[in-house]
Amino acid sequence: MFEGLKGPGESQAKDGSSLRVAIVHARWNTTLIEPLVTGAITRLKAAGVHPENIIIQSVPGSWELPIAVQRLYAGSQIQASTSSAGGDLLGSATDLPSLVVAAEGTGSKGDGSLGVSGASSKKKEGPFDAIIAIGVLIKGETVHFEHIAEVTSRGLMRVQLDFGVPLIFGLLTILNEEQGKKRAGLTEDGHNHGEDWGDAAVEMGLKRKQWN
Ligand code: DLZ
Repeated sequence: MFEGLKGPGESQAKDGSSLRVAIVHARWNTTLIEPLVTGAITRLKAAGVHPENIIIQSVPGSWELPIAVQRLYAGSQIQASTSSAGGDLLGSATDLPSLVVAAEGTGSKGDGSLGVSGASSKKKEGPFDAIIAIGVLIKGETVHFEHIAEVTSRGLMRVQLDFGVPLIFGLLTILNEEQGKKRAGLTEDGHNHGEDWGDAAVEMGLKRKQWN
């Protein structure tokens, strides 16, 4: 049901059970990042994406998002073309510490779990069908914010087009923390944008399969 002027309309995220999705998030502004990442994971799971196929990575700040996404794309491409050594190569692409939640389990923090270990018949090897990049940039007193927002956005679009894999833009560029709380669903009148990003990843991952 379409509920308002803004927003993506009715979710097209129907059946994500065949998908493998990565979430790369910055650690700056963690109190906002955490609910956004959780919101994305919740919607991925609701669409049927298997927890084993949700891979979580973290980087220090939003500036680092493009290189992390680029290496994840590259790593999964290498893995896809190297059937026997896949685990090692994926391992090297997931060395970064995970901050918030493992996609699997109770959401324990800082346990280093990236949702890539453990044998499961549902675990899908090979490239990602979509990647969600999540960061929160809050405007400060200098023009630092504008620089990071501009180049990070451009960098993310560039890697998306270079690799032809949907990259969901989860970079909030906000003027103050209140705006962030609203968009992370932490206020009564707010809405968790991470949920929309999870839906978008499923829709775009499925569409990419059709387009191939
Ligand atoms: C340095 C910085 C500042 C001031 N603000 C933010 C922010 O609001 N959100 C964010 O994600 N990252 C911020 N950073 C960190 C940079 O993105 C980057 O991690 C560092 O400059 C190191 O390259």
